[in-house]
Amino acid sequence: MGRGWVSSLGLLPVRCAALRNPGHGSRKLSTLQSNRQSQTIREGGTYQYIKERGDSKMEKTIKIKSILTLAMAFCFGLASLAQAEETAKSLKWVEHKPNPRFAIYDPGTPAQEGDDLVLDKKTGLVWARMANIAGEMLTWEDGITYCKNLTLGNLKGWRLPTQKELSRLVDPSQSNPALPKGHPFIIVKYTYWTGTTHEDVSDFAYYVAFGEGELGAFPKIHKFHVWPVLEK
Ligand SMILES: [Ca+2]
Repeated sequence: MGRGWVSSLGLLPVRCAALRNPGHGSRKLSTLQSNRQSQTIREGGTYQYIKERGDSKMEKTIKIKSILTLAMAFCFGLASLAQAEETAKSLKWVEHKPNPRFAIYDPGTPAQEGDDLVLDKKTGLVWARMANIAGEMLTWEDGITYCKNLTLGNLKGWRLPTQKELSRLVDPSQSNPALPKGHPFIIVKYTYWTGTTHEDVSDFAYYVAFGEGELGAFPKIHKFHVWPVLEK
């Protein structure tokens, strides 16, 4: 994206020619649109040629464009770095008082709970607070795709939980749902896919039913709910 964007401004060819190959940049420079520059190239011109001709205005223009290109590339780099550092670890987690095993991240919308994240401090896993985030039941494959495409709390990297991970959310002493007392989740449904394929039957995957917290396996073409997770 960055390269295309820079190229669209007609800046990259100049930079390439001027920085990589100051004496032999005619092929790169030939992509420039300016008639004047094309004329320079046809005459055997390069950045060096322009310099020799003493065309100080052209030389200055190329230098300014090169500096601008480098500055923009630098800003792009910083922006990408900042984005990459935005992970679940850097979020501001607030303890969930009814059960301090959990902490909540609210992306600036305190009136809505549906876009919040929940950190389970016991497992280090981050869950969607809205346990019906997809709004419908999905096949196993569609569930994987849904999680992969999801951006929640400004985070990407969501996936279906493994059988072990989803089972660790279960509190067998509870029922309907079989979740720890005082949990912060909302709209908890009954059956949820895990990302774990059955060991012996590859078109079956494990699910967890949160009525009583039992584990089972079912054909992947069946539709269950999905509960996206990622690691802190
Ligand atoms: Ca919110």
